[in-house]
Amino acid sequence: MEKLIITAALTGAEVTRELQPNLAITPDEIAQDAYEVYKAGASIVHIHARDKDGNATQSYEVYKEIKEKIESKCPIIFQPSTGGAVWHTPEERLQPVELKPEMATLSCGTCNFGNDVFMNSQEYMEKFATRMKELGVKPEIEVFERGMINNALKLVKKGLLDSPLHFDFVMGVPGAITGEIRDLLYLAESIPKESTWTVAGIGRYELPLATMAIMMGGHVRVGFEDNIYYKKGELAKSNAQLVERIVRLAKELGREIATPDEARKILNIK
Ligand code: KMH
Ligand code: ZN
Repeated sequence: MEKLIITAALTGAEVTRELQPNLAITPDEIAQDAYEVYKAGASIVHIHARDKDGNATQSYEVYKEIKEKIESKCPIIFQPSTGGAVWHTPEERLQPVELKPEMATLSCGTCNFGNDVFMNSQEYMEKFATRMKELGVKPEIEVFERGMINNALKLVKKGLLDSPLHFDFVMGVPGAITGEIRDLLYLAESIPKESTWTVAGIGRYELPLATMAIMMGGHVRVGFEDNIYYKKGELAKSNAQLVERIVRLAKELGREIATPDEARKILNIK
């Protein structure tokens, strides 16, 4: 099996400091958090920026500041979100791609998202994919439902995405696919053979899905965006604590951990 790529999703757009007191908010805090997860074994950081009041923002300037601060500390792969929050416009969401990051997320379909709707129309999926291709940004295909795999393959047919694709199965969002193991098997069997994939299990699904991914040859995403607990009733102390647990599990299960440069090779990032 390939070495294991661990992505740390540090903040997300929805988590607040009231829910998780150790949440990073300012660019300095986010960069420090990125450095801590890098030291713990993560090779990618998935970033959502926050404004001064702690609200999610897709501001080009704030992402730029975060990117520069992270790059000054460590060689971890910077992967901004183009999903943003459900209330961001597509134009706002696309802004961090203009920084030409090595990677960025590309959500490939619309789904319910708790009490909200996460909108990704065909028109905007195509616009996002086109801009990423123009700027040489590797998309991570966010899959919240099975049909989103087909949407991604349609973008390949249209020449807007290049194979091999890299998928992130986001599982357990209320309103979308569950975090049950059978659904992970279903998704993993439904993508083209040459693809790579990672899994982001939401809440209590994070640990069992991560364990399955380690054993199946997939990759793993953890972090406060997906899960704020270490175990039932106990908040995690840090994103690094969640990464450290995956490193320990992987070692027990015979999977080595990829450095950022090894992750670049596995993901065909130039
Ligand atoms: N915050 C969600 C509505 C992504 O980062 O690309 C969307 C999301 C996906 O988090
Ligand atoms: Zn995200």
